Amino acid sequence: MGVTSRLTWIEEKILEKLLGDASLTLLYQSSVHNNCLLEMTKKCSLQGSTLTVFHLEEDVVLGVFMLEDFPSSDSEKLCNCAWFSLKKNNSSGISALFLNTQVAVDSKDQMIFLNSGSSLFVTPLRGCSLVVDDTIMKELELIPKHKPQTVECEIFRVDGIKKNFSFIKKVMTAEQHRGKLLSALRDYRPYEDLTSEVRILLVGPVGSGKSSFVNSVKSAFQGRLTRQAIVGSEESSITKQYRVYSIKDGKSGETLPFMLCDSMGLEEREDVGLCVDDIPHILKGFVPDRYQFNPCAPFKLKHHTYAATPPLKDRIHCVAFVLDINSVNTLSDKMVAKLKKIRKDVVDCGVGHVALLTNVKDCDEVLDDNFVNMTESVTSLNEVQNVRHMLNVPIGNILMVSNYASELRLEPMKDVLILAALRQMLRAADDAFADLPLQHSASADGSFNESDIENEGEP
Ligand SMILES: Nc1nc2c(ncn2[C@@H]2O[C@H](COP(=O)(O)OP(=O)(O)OP(=O)(O)O)[C@@H](O)[C@H]2O)c(=O)[nH]1
Ligand SMILES: [Mg+2]
Repeated sequence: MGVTSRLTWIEEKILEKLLGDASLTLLYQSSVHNNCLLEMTKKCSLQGSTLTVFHLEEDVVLGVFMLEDFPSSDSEKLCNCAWFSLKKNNSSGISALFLNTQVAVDSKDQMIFLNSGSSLFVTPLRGCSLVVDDTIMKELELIPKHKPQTVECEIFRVDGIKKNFSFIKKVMTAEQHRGKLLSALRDYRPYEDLTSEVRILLVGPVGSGKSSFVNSVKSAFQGRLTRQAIVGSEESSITKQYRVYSIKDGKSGETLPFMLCDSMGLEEREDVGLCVDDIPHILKGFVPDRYQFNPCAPFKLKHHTYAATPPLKDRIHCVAFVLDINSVNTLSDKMVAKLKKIRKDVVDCGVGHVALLTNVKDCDEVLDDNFVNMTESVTSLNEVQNVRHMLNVPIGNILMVSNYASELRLEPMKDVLILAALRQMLRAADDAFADLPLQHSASADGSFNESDIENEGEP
């Protein structure tokens, strides 16, 4: 009999992603199989990992992933369970909880989950009311207004996952965290609305992953891989033009209030790569999008072409020093001198700054279990300490990512690092806004002081 799930296609995809790119096959549906316990255990036990989904009233889906085989009729077994709730029409609203529980299907037609002898969750297959422990209700952000009523119970076989519960835990937590980061970034507004958008400048040696970071951020917001910025590996910089990229939210289609500004790669030699003297002009907002960098001659301000006093929104508000983690320890003295010179300009201009380390191998080791702080093993890395001293950036502003390079699909852990890095860049920009001299903050999108443009004029 062909059974169709009550989950929408999108909900099914969200759940498949939540389990680390699994595929779901519907085995049992309570309304179709007449809430029959025998039918349920016959269809679901010995199928490997399963996902039991309770469709509750008020458009809430409550799910239990069981790594081990579904219990057979009138039996009890120990199972690694991951619980989650998903609010329909809100793809980012996933709450999850991981427990090692006894799962039993008893002779009273009930499925029971027990922890240390006390029942956490009871679902009478022939009634409608679930009995859910208060702690679970709280953790899963279910409002205990009244007992949750099941509209339907569906059980899926889960294929294509790693049979490793700690991995599944990590993926599910990452998915959950990704949703939270995305919603926080979608709601982001620049400090005290001083400007309508925040501009983040990416600078760093040739091939360090600046343009790849632009593509990675765009991909994370689009929900699919995008490659607008040209990337590649060559001796000299692939990026030849100054580019200002806006970021679109794939969900709402809206343009978000932050932009990434990509620059030419730095090289050791003086007459190749990004000209360090261009930096103050970029920081102050004089350099237009698509400006063709000239390694031999710094940018010259032409009054008839460019605004003499760019508004605050055209200025750079945060600089990210992009460095490949594998080459941090072998940067030449000349490169370090260039980076330090740029850092001095950045500080002189009152602009926030962070370091972004790319090419990180073990993404799931960077952040702690709560995805909030970097793990101690990461902060004590030689590379991290070197960057801290070289650029004088606090540990909290040393960010790590693994850009999308040759992947075929998005990965939750990568997205988490990319989005967390972006959020920290915006925080650094906000700190700089908070520190702006009063006349700047008062004129929001207005002009700078004359002092901002002194020494600039026709060549
Ligand atoms: N595996 C991996 N590859 C990366 C990462 N970041 C960049 N790459 C690769 O490194 C190469 C250079 O990346 P780009 O993004 O072009 O570097 P860039 O800093 O923009 O380089 P220029 O514009 O030439 O200065 C490309 O082949 C990328 O695919 C990363 O985090 N992980
Ligand atoms: Mg580039």
